[in-house]
Amino acid sequence: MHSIHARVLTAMAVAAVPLALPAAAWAAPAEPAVAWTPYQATLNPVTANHVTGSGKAMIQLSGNTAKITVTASGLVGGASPHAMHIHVDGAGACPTPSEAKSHNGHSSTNVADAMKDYGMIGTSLTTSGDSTAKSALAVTRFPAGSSVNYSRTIEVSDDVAANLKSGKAVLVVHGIDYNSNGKYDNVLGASELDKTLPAEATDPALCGAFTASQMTSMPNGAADTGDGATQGGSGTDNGMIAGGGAAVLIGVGAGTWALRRRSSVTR
Ligand SMILES: [Cu+2]
Repeated sequence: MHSIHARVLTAMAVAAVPLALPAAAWAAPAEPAVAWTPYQATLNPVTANHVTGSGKAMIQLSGNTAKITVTASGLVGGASPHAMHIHVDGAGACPTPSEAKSHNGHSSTNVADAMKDYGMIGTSLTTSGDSTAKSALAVTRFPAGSSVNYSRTIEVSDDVAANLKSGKAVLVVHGIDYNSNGKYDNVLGASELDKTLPAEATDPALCGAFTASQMTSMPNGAADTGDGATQGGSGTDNGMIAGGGAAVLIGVGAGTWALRRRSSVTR
């Protein structure tokens, strides 16, 4: 009785072996899957700056690799460039209307006024080349016009990645039209960031804090990025950063703004 039972068990165990092998092979893929964590931000207008536009931003983060999309509308149109950044190390918040101050006699919010809310620039959402804070005002490499449809994969710093995870990362789109004349002018005086620029060109327009995304239908980005070996930077971006000496920092006045924009068309 005992021996029969034991023999049956042994037979079952033996039979189970060939079944277990394919199961184990199935459970262990050749390459580990890359985990992408989604974050999203609803971009609301900085109403103190007479902005009525809106937008949204999505980031999928794996290590330091960030797949970023930004869509926005209702911004200053024409050739007006809109600097866009991921701000970090602040309170993870956007400025409120009550924080507005007088600039050239007009109640508004400039970048310095809002610094305690959204912090410093961590990543510049440029369209090409360097994407660090060094390109904060590289006006020829930001989207221009009334709407933004931006998509780029960027290597972010450890600090930016940590701020995304801790809820302190804030997306800010700059460039406003306080007096509704369709262009950047000096109605609010000069920019506190660069005296040769009008404040309208650098004041915050849209703002939104990133939160862990609730979306369940995020596309799985693992398939098109390969394994973890790419973490540290795609070859393309590294190449561009190597050539980052061409980064155009604004030292240009309002008068030469249009000129710079025109020349950028040939890029
Ligand atoms: Cu900014």
